[in-house]
Amino acid sequence: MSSQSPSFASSPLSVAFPRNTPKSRFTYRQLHQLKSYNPQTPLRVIAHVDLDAFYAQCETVRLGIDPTVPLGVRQWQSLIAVNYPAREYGINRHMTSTEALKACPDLILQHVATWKEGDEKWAYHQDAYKHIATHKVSLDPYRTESRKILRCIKEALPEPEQRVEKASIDEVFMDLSAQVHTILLEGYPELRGPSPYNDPSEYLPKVPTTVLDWKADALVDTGEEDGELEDPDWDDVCMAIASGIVREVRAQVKMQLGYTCSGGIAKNKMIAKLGSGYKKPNQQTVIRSRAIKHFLGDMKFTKIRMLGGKLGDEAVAMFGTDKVKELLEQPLEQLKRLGDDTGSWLYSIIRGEDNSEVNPRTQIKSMLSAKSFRPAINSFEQGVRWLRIFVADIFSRCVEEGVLENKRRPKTITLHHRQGTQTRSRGSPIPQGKPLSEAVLFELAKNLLAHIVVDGRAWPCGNLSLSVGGFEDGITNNKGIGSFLVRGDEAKAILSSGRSRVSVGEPPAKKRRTKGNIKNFFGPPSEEKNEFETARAVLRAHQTLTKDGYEEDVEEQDDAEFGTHAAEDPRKEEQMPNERSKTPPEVYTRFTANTSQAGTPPLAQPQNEGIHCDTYHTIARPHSPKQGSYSLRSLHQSEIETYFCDKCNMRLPATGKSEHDDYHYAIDLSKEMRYQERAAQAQATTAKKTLIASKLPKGRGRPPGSGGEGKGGNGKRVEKGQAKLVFGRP
Ligand code: DCP
Ligand code: CA
Repeated sequence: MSSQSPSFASSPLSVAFPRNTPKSRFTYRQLHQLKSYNPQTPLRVIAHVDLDAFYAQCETVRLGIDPTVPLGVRQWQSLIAVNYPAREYGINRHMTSTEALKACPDLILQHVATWKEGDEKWAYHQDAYKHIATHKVSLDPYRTESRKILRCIKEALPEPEQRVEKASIDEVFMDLSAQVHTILLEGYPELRGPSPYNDPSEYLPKVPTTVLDWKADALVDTGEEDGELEDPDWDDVCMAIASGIVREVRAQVKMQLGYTCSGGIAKNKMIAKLGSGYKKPNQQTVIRSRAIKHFLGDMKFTKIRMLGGKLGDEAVAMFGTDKVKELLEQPLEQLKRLGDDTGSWLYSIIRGEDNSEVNPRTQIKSMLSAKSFRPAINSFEQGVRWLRIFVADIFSRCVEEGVLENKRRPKTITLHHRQGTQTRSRGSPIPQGKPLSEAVLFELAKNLLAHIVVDGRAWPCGNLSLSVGGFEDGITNNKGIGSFLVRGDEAKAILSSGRSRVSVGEPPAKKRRTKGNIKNFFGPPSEEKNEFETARAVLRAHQTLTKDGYEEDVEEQDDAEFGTHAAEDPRKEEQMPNERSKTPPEVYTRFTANTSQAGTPPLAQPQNEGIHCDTYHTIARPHSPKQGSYSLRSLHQSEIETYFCDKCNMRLPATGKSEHDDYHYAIDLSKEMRYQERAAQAQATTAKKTLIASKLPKGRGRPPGSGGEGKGGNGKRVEKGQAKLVFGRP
């Protein structure tokens, strides 16, 4: 795409720039901060693009169905996506397929693709809904489309000026600031500077037009008191340019791939996201900065990202309202009754302030494949059959991530097993010295299950999930960074004794004794003995098969990654170093009680990138505004049996209990996996620094990457991009 936006080319902005006009509210510095994506500039422009009825569109496009025909995507008996023509019949995602067909007998119902037990690849099975016990949902077709869309969006933006964040399977954020800056300066060379008197705090000249061309955009009103009648300023011009870019991006997605999407354009992520959902389908909404107050004022704050769940409910209960307008009347001190950080965050967010950056890192950090069993499964063999599917599922996604070319590969594998409310996890490193194959993953997974079985009380099992994590970029030799982590006495002991460092495959004697005890006291009843022995045999065979691989980077295990402390709460992270040392490396079992979801916004939120689960529709976007509306909608179903979820602190339909439990379960897992990522990253960083430091001659000072570079003699950091600016000379 050319850097000239279509709206700009045809807009009245191309009028010659008059001299001696009154000043803008914005400064040269703020204008030029756009170039470096500085979140502080009030001219910042962020867009959010969200695919309309995504899974439903994937099916209409795949099947070549006329998009005006009503279509719903089903998962077992429930609908998980409904296209807009079907929504006109009152059909929504929370209906059963029977209810939906009653509302629209001509509705096309397409079941999601599934892995059939024993098959080596997912497929579309029209009768899959009858086979919940033997099929597992595959979201691969939607992931594939999602990737194509992301690629198309990126291609529609000039490469050096694109900053795109994949926010979920069907949404992206774009920071358009740099591109808008370029277009603006092309159109108005006078803005290039230098600023008068070389002073970047000088105000820009006024915009030489009174009318902007917003084309077909939905433009949120500002309300008279906020200057609807005032002439546009440069922030409005930036929005108009960004809007032209988004229109072009959406047109490309439609033209090349056939999908419609909706967009929101605003000065930050939070408002842009609310904007894309404001008018759907196939529209885009611009929320100028001066319209934010008006836009948010009439809104329920429970619609805002991260206020859709428990925190929003708490605020409603505490302040007796769900309206932004009324919450705005509360002073900061009152909001801090929710906690200092939360209160401050809430105070800013309801005023439309959000400085969070668009994070272009779109690489998957972990992958998870899961299945809830109804009825529960009861044997090792059954479990192994599902592991085959999980591994095939995960491995195919690993291939897409480039494992075969050794571009990226995971370092750890974890099996989570749920029985009742208790979750047990077993993890092991993935041998780094050999090519990764489906067989290797399967062997590891089977071994982990065998461990759980040998530990006893494995059945009945209500949910199994397998995850791989710790993805690293192409490791080119057998020694991962983790290899440097065995040091000092431990290293000497290993070298001198020649003992195996296998931990999962070969638990140390103490551990084995414990297992013997467990077997004696709680062990499987006699009819399960065969299975128990099978599991033991698997373990023994596994030790022989994978010993070398485990020895490769077993050091990774002496770490919180597989410690006994699940990181349900990211705040616990700081306690980990002490706790780590107490965790013997051989203890890989983790018991996780399902914990409450505080989800306080000031803390890092779990990201579900790459998470794949049968119950995806309950975990897809735990913090999206839509979650809030889901909860409220559920409450209206008062005639049906309900139960109280003490994590959400609300009543929910009993029919959805197990899926809702899965939602909490998945969130816990997601947090845990995220924590594991961070622990692994911290470990890798420490290892790198240790390695670099050990190679530096003594007294040479800080190694590169330690934070010392990029600073001038006076210790002030040179701001990214500033070197190119002509102003700033004292
Ligand atoms: N999804 C799901 N379960 C949910 C929410 C979403 O399975 N509770 C899946 C199906 C959706 C896709 O994720 O198609 C994207 O979710 P959205 O919330 O963006 O919903 P849609 O794209 O279907 O509709 P909209 O046009 O409202 O964005
Ligand atoms: Ca969507």
